Amino acid sequence: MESEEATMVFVYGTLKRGFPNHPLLAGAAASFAGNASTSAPASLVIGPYSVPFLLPSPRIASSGPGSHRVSGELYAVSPHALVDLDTLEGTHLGVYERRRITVLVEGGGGGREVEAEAYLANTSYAEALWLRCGGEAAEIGDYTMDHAARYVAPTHRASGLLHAIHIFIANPPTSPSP
Ligand code: PCA
Repeated sequence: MESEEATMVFVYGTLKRGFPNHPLLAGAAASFAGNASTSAPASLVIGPYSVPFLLPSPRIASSGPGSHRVSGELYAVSPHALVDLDTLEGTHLGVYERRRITVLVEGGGGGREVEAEAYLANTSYAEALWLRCGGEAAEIGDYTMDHAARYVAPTHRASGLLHAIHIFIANPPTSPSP
């Protein structure tokens, strides 16, 4: 990999080590650069198909920052592998947006700040998704194996993720009958 062409990518969900989409990062085209977390509190919620969404910040102009510093991993990704990641995350379809984010990489004496990129919920639906999930109360700091156990891979989905997001948003959670 030509390191000067690599893009630093912060992953917080299914691309982490041991998670379902990690094989895309496991080849020679990406190299692990450390465990990391968002340098500022951010908002991470779980949407349809148990897919995680880190929200752009601020998710709603009038609200506060997120609740947790979200944990993940940092990778140096080759241009070729970045194309594959963009395809998985549907950046061309408006599913995720690959955006700049500052992360703190663990290691030697408290860590260092790195400018990276991450796949964030597209602003077209981010706020509505966050509200539908339950807002601040639904925010988590870590996408865990329990979340991943309920993850439905793209090949097993009844519909595309963007469509599923819109259906999810349009259908409020059913409240218990009185
Ligand atoms: N894959 C990307 C974004 C959300 C997801 O599941 C990641 O792991 O960072």
